[in-house]
Amino acid sequence: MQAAEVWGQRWTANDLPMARTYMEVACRKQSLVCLAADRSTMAGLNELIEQVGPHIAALKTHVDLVDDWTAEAWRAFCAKAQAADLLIFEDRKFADIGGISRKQMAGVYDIRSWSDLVTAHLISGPDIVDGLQAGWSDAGREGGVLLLAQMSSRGNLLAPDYTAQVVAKGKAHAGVFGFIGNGSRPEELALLRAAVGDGKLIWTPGVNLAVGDGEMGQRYGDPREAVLAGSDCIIVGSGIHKAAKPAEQAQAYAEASWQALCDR
Ligand code: S5P
Repeated sequence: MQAAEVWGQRWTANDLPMARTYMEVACRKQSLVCLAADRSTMAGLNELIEQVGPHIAALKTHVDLVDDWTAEAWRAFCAKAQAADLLIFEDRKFADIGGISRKQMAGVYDIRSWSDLVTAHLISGPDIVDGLQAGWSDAGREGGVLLLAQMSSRGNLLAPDYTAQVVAKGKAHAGVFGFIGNGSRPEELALLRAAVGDGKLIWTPGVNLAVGDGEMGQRYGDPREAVLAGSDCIIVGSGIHKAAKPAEQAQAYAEASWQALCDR
């Protein structure tokens, strides 16, 4: 099926190249799943891509939690992700002033050279998006920023008026790919979608086929409900990487998310 047909208004209204790329990958894979690859060894990470690569559209990393990280092993891992037709999303949650964020895109991990997407908080003001975009252009590459508009963890401080300001500033910025919304609360997500409109994507963590409370204040909602409420990508971590059979679980999340998109 053509991406324009499946995504409808979201396709028409989103002209950021990276957003279109994501929508096309999701169609090829028939999956709106971004795997949160929260494993702490390179072997564990490589094994995950081999097992679930065909069922997911994007791979979310926390590069700084890998115990045996080396630049060479990471390069090979990213090449494997690209060969599996995955967008690479470093969930770094940048929050500093623009100039420092630009420098943090370089450094030991050199995030700018391998990431297609990164997360950022807008707490320091909108220049952070320019800083991150400058980071990618320093490396001759393009990428998109996902701004945290809501969070899934209990007691977080992203109150509705803060969310509204993040959305207003983010919607107006060409370097913003979309927003992180809370997948565990479909009603909050529907409000976020109404505020965002069709012009930016919303990706949602806090999603699990087993709805309820997770570890250390994490909360989970149902993947289908999240997509019906306006999520364009479900971010799933432990639901897949801690499962006895990760490939089977990844396929179940892919089917639930794709069916929900088609129904939407
Ligand atoms: O509000 C948030 C934002 C993010 S990006 N809540 C989250 O849980 N995340 C990330 O999503 C978190 O860093 C983790 O990598 C993933 C959720 O993993 P899970 O194991 O709870 O599914």
